[in-house]
Amino acid sequence: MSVGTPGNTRLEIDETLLLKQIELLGKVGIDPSGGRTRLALSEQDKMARDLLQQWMKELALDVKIDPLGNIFGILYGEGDSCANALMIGSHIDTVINAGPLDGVYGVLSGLAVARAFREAGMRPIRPLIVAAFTNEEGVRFQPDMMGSLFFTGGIFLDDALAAKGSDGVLLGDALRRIGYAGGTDPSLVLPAEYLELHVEQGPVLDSIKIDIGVVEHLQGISWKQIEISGTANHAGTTPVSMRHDAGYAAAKIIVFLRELACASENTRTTVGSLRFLPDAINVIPSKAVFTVDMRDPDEGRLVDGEEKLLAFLRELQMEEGVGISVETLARFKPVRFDSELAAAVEDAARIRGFSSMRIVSGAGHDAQMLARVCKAAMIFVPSQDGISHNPAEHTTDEQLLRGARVLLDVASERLGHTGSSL
Ligand code: HGY
Ligand code: MN
Ligand code: MN
Repeated sequence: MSVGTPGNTRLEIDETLLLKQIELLGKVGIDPSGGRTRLALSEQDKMARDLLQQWMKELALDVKIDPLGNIFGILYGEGDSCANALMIGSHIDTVINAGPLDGVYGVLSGLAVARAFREAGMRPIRPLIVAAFTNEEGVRFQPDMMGSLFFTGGIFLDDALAAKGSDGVLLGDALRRIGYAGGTDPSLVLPAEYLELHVEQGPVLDSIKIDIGVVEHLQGISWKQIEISGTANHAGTTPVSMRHDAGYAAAKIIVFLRELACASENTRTTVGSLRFLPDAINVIPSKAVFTVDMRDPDEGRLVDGEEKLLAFLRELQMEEGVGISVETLARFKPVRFDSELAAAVEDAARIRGFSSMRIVSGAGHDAQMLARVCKAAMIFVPSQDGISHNPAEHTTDEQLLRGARVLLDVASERLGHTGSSL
């Protein structure tokens, strides 16, 4: 599919190759169950990074890597700097047992836009930067969106490198081990505008059969780790009245969080990771360690949810005679995207004859970090049955290609081209 540009040259996404690359990169880290796992800075992540770099170099993009392993492929415009660049990015790390599209789709669609210029023999007026950010998922190292948070000045490099992974490995050691501690100063590749194409990961577009989501807002995120210290005791001899059961206290908190979400307008709560110690069938747990993911599009309601949780914990400590400590792992306020860029996405969809709607992102994305430093917007395509962070994550080829065409149209409009061959 192509889009007209002055001088009659048509820019086209190589749609067959885009789908092929999504399939190939989506297979890195795959396991027999059909899910793939590419935790940040793992060997699997390295394999995906190496493959992405190879594809960038095949397009003769200037590949740069910053000190946190963020990867940038640059197609220069009229000058040889990145001033006034348009960046198209996302991530290639995954959660555990993930689907094939989350992140990968956006990075490779950006690469497909760069390829469209190359194959048309055209140079953009403004530089185009294709980016893959480190540790978007935040499963191994917190906070999530860490690479783009560092890139936009939201976390010091030393603090990011010192992050201890769920496996006890320091992020800096993992980064060096896979050879992705780069030397590019992020300020040299900071863009003026940012676009991210992503599968919705939720049920909205699929349920009402809309082609394109114009993301105008992204909800706030609060990640905490809660540690409950109780008293290990015999499961058979200890009467309830004598128990200080960390496991039971954790269960009460999980139920409390579900009830808080049900009673709220939009707050979503999830306990995704939970460990008991000593983890024995006949021992009352002395310790429970678990995570709380709380989100809301409204900052006031998110703060209210956090305060309600802390008040509940204070009460529970007394009732159950346990100790409870809370560590904040990530905390990001809701983000509004650039209205002019969002309108450009909407226009591009309309011109293509695709249906579109304004939508709030339930998931976190690197775009929310880029929005701190430049004009940013996102484009969504449907997720079948709203499923994501699951091997069953699926979007049809035609839906994927519609998103890529809209991305091409918005990007090429903003990049312009000189008409001179490269
Ligand atoms: O958690 C999120 O929303 C994103 O997938 N990192
Ligand atoms: Mn993602
Ligand atoms: Mn994700």
